[in-house]
Formats: sequence, C-alpha cells, structure tokens
Amino acid sequence: MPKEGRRKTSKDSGLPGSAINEGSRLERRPAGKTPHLCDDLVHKAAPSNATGAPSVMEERRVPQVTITPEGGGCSREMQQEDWGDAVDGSLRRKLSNSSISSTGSSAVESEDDLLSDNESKGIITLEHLVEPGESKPWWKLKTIVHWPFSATLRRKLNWVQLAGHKGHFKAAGEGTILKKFSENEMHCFEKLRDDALLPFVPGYHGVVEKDGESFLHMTDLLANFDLPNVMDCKIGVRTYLEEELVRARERPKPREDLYKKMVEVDSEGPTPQEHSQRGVTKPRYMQWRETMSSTNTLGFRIEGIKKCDGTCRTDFKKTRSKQDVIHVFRDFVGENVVNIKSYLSRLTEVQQALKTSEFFKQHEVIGSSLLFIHDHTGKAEVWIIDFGKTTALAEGQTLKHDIPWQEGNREDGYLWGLENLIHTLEAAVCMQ
Ligand code: I3P
Repeated sequence: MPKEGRRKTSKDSGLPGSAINEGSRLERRPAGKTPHLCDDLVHKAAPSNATGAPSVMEERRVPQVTITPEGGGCSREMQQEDWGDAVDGSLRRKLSNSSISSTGSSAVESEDDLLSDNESKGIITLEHLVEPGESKPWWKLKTIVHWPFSATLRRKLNWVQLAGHKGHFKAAGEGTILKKFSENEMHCFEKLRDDALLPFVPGYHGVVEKDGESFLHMTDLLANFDLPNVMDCKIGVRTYLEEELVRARERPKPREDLYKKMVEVDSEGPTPQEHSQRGVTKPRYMQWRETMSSTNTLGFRIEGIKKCDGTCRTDFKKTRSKQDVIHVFRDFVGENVVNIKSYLSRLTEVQQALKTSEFFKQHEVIGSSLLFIHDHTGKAEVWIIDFGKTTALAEGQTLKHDIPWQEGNREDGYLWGLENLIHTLEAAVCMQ
C-alpha cells in the first residue's frame, strides 16, 4: 500500500511542510487598513522568531503524500509519457509537454535554434557549464552573448529560458517565439483571449508547424527590452497535479534521474529505501523540492535568474526563507528599489486581474510562473507564463486559490503565494 503522510527525515524535522492536512491562517491585513510600505512591512517579512513561531506570512502547511512502492517498485526510469497515463486523454499530451515550463518568453535552446533562424553565425557563444553533449536543460548552460550589433538584432537575439526542458523553443519572426505545442496550453491561451488576464499573459498567435513539429506561436516578452534582466518565479504551494499523485500511488515508478537530482542537493534527502532502489517517484521529488525551497512556506519559489551581463543562476533549490528571497531579489535588481517598486505596482495589477478573472476561478494553476523583466531604462514588467499544467475544473467548480490544499480540493495556493510575494518585495524595498 502506498504510504500516506510525508516521511520525516532529520532535515524535515520541524518543518511545517511535513504536517499532514493541517490548515494554516493566511497572512491578512486588517480590513480597511493600508499600512505604510516601510512602517509595517519590514517586520512582516522578518524571519520566524526564536521560538520557531512564524511571525509573518504564517507558513502554509501543505499536506504531503509520500508514494513509496512496496518491494522496491519498478526499476525502469519513469518517462514523461508515463505521467500522461495518469490523466485523461486530453491531458496526456499536455503533461509530456508541460515540462517545458519555460519562461514562455524566450527561446534560445541551442546555438542551432538561434543560428538557423537568424543566420547570425559566430555572434553567440554558448559557454557550457556542463560537459558538452550532456543532455541538460538550457538553463544548465551559461550563455555569453557578444553585442556588436544594432539594437534590433540585439533584441532578436536577446532571449532566455530559465526553467524547463531543452529543445522546446525556436526563434520565429521578430518579436515572437515558437514554443513546443501543448494541447493544454493552447486551450488555455484560447480561453484567455476573452479574459481579464489577457493583458498579463504572452500574446498568442496560434499554432504553427515547423520542421515537422507543432508549436505555439507567441509574443517574445523580451523583445521590447534592451539587455533585459529576467527572473522566473514559480507560483503556488503545489507543483504537481492531483492526477499525478493518484497515478503515482496506483503505479509508483521510481526515477533514477530524480534520485540523482535529489542527492546532488542533499545526500540525506532520499529515504533508506529510496537510496537502496536509487529512485524516487516524481511526486515525492516534487514535494521534496517544494519543502526545500520556499514553495511550501511562502507559496512561490525562485527558479532562475538571467542578468543582462549574460550570467545565469538556477541554484535556488534551497532558497527558502523570506530573507533569502529578499537577498536574491535585491541582487536581481542591482539594489535598485525603484525597480522593485515598479514590479510591485505591476504585481498589484496582476493580483486584481486574478481576482476578477473567470479563467482563474475555473482552473487549477500548477507550475505556472511569473516572469519578471527589467532593463537599464527602468522599464519593468511581470507576466504570467507557462500553462502546460493549468487544468480546467469540472463544470460549475471553482477554486479560491488562497486556502490550504488538501488532496481532492485541487487548491493551488496561487493567490496566497502572490500575496506573500508582494509582501516580501515590499519588505525588500524597505531594507537598506
Ligand atoms: C523539474 C521541475 C519541473 C518538472 C520536472 C522536474 O525539477 O520540477 O517543473 O517538470 O519533471 O524534474 P527541477 O526543477 O528540480 O529540475 P513538469 O513541471 O513538467 O512536471 P520531469 O523531470 O518529469 O520533466
């Protein structure tokens, strides 16, 4: 039988995320009270006090479910397609594609992708941080771009993917990109055409075929920036679908690649059984990621940052506390609080739009990110991206997005995470 309740490790002890089915109070401002940014919010984003009691943004307790196969389970690595089996047909393709999980703004997966489209051979160098030939997502590579070009060409080349899988993006006409087709994401974009969220999602220009493959044709969100800085922040308290959990329980398939990724970050992460089988199931890995990062505690996490100088960081798996996030964010904006204020104003607009959006009410939003972009001109934008795992609810069902998740209620904690993100950035403004 699958084991319910997340197994506690020495690392987990005391972490709120290890509790089962415990709800938590959301941080709320008293009705009608609009505190002054700095007066009220520095302490709100302060770390937990010495007793361990969260002093602000009380940590959300997310039910954890560990799926551990009896008898060692299947030794075969689980393929993405296997996840497709977990859900109905319409979702099947989507899941295999959803791992794109990219900025949705961006494209250059490889020199080939870029050069073939722009015929700009020799002007871009991809500096490998890993062995060449090793199959790694783009964000494990560091891109060094030299800029002896016109602003137009520079913009054309100025793409970045901070999360997700290699090979899912291609260059397109100027100001647009191609993202590997996902039926689910396509449906989302089609529904978003008439929704309050439209001004906050990438422009969608339909499905196109290229080199025998289907792609979603989208606006390149970076196109209007000059040497942009980009941050991908995944929102929500949960990064896997309930269907994935059900499937893993029915047919647990430990994956060695996920085991290795876990050990790379924390050799004590896997349980003794997982060590002996050298595999962890995907929900187990995803839950571990959520607990190690700020997903469980704050309802969002930083996935990656690409700066205008070409440097790229994705080593945020253990960026968990509010202080950590503030530090990363301030570094991202080069200590320029004006940028943070611009982001805050856009985030507030996003928040308002989400609260009126019919699409948002009717969808479980999993694995979606907010993409932060700013450049030296002071321009700063935030976009909602990645709908590969955003799933429609049954007719008549709606979500609140700010109440605790319990298996079956499909809540994603998106609004709770966004509220915490806003409070964290407000605190970042005030900290000198
Ligand atoms: C990956 C990340 C992706 C997930 C991917 C994970 O972990 O959680 O969101 O893809 O699953 O490996 P990490 O960030 O630690 O590299 P999906 O969102 O599409 O599920 P995958 O290996 O099955 O693609």
